[in-house]
Formats: sequence, C-alpha cells, structure tokens
Amino acid sequence: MSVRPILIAPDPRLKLVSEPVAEVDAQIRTLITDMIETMYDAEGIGLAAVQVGVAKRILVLDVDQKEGTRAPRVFINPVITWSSEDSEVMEEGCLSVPDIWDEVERPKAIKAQYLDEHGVPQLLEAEGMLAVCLQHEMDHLNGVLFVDHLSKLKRSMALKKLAKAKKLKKAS
Ligand code: GNR
Ligand code: NI
Repeated sequence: MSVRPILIAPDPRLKLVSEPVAEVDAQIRTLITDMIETMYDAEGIGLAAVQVGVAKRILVLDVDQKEGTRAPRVFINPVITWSSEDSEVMEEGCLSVPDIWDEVERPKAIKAQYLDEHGVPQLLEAEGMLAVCLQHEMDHLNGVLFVDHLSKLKRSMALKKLAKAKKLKKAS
C-alpha cells in the first residue's frame, strides 16, 4: 500500500478520458487500495484514478468521514442513469486544483450503476454531498475539472492563481 502523488492542474494528463476497466485483477486492486490511502492522506472526500496518473474509470469516495469510522466506497466503470431536473449549488474544491473553491451547479439527485471492488454490479441513488462528489469524480473520468463549470473569467482567474502558487512553490 502506498500514497501516490496527486497530479495538479494544468497537467495535461488530467484532461484524458479514462478507459473502462475490463477486469478487476490484482493490479486494479492494488491501485484501488493506493487510491483510498492517497485520498485519506490528502484529506479528500473523493479521488479519481486519473488524479494519480492512471486513466482508468475508477473512483473512490468517503463523503461522511467521522473519526475512526472510515467507509470508503469504490466505483468502477460508473454510469449516471438518471439525473434530477432540480439542481443545487454547492461550494466545490479539488485536490488537483488546490486552494481554489467556488460554487458549481449540478443536478441535485442522481442514479448510478457501477461495479464495486469485487466486480459486482451495483445501483445507487444519491443526493446531497454524495451526489455532488460522485458527479465531480465522474467529471474527472471524462477529463473535466470543476473549474470547467465556472464562467470563463472565474476559470481564468482560478488557473492564474494556481500557476502563481506553482511558481512560488518552485522558487522556494
Ligand atoms: O476533497 C474534495 N472535496 C470536495 C468538496 C466539494 C466538492 C467536491 C469535492 S471532491 C474533493 C476531492 C477531489 O478532488 N476529488 O476529485
Ligand atoms: Ni477533484
């Protein structure tokens, strides 16, 4: 088990469309274990495989982390089968877009199908933070970051701030 480095925008690898997983083999299981460890280490509530440089359709989530009770959920090849017409605005952040938070509007509730870590098909109905996070992670699988949902002006301000922070970090 190991914590893997998280890619930071504007890394071009974050724009890749991830490939479906054909079989949940030992290599995929190691990747999933590392993703869970990496998510907790970074104090995130979700992580997509592409954020650690593996463009496969896998994501992990744990949106209601309480001390001592970790309950990571694993989604392989997830598909949203239904989205509510009602939308909701939430403040979002991203481990690949550090220190930038902004409001994103998304469908309030969704239904999804996916394979769990055993390769068994599952269905999920989600709303609230779980729905937000699942949609945010599924965007990653398609090469989309939350800042791509912002106005052009807000996005360019966010990316400028990020580039500046990267430069400062390099110099220090
Ligand atoms: O840790 C995270 N927090 C978060 C907060 C609001 C909306 C989405 C997220 S996901 C983010 C982790 C991450 O970047 N996953 O891709
Ligand atoms: Ni993210």
